[in-house]
Amino acid sequence: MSATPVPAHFPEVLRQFPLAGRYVSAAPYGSGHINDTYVVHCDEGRPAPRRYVAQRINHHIFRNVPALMENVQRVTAHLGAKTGPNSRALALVSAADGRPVIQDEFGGWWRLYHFVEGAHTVDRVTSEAEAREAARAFGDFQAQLADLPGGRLQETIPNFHHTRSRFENFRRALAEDKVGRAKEVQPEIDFAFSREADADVLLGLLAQGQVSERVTHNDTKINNVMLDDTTNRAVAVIDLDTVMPGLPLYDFGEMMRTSASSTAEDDPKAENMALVVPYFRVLVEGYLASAVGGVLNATERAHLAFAGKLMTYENGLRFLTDYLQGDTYYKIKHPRHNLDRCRTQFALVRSIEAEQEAIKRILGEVAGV
Ligand code: ADP
Ligand code: GN1
Ligand code: MG
Repeated sequence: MSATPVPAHFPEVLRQFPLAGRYVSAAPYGSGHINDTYVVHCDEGRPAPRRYVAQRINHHIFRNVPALMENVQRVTAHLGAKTGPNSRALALVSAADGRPVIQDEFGGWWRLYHFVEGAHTVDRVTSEAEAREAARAFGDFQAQLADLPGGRLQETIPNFHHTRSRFENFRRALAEDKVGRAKEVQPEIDFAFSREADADVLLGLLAQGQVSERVTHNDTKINNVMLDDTTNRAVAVIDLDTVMPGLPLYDFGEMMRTSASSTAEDDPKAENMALVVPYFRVLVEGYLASAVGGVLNATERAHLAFAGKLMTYENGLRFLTDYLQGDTYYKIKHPRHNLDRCRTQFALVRSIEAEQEAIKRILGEVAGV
């Protein structure tokens, strides 16, 4: 799947939402791998246009969109109530009939968000301050959801971070070898098998009750936090489609994977990829200083770096699986895109392993474990 232009029926979709002003234009937006995201400009007679973010939700991946939107509605309402009317927290625009999502004539599901103005996302961290801010924002986000009312959130993608399931999906894709690519990727296949045992570590701790489930974001990529254009302070955590029960370690791990890495996830030169140790330190400091810091037990603190390695391995497995299956899950820009992504992830796993000494020292100094 590749990036999608604004569809011809887009004005029809927008007609179902109460916009402030006249619809002027829309354009593809952001670099997400899953949904189709568009920025919408409206003219309300002011010099600056009013903007929205419209998203067509990928319903091949999110199979129960109404359930997903119920989660998003609950989470945004809860965060909105906590952060107050002047915050820039992510906020939905309900359709004219009051629903949080509408369906177009082709079966596509659409939602609309207020545009978070005066803020931006980055695909890579380029300063310690940015890393610290992301860690604080994702930690606080999780703490704010600890008292979410209304019972357990729905699992929008079952077994999302169940690394053992991810491994079995990979094994099946390899056995099927649908598009005949297995022969090109033997080193990656060997690497995937060589680290198989890691898949069970956190699941084992969970089964033994040593770590516990909470409401987590589960996709704490650095480009899912919006930073203020002037101060670089985090103003909103976005991409709430996978907010559901999970482990805080998954959130820290995803953050480490995307924020303490030396190059882009899809750098075609995997040798450019390594752990940026100073950013890792700052992430641990920032996460522990956030509101969630006090909640993590010693086992969780001791597994922070392991979680980063595990999430990196898991993403590598997922990219490899998608490559073997013929690129049906993630958006790609060229035929080897998923393979490039897989290679950077496995390179990062190796680098995290090679930095064990530095990691141990940092966890001792900063996390007391
Ligand atoms: P995906 O699931 O495809 O990653 P996201 O919800 O993360 O989709 O959106 C993709 C990108 O669009 C984000 O990285 C961000 O840059 C931008 N974006 C999303 N929502 C907003 C918003 N409400 N205001 C401003 N920009 C947004
Ligand atoms: C996807 O939606 P986006 O681009 O933020 C994926 C994450 C992966 C990530 C890899 C729902 O995130 O799980 O870690 O790509 N989201 C989903 O870059 O599968
Ligand atoms: Mg995103």
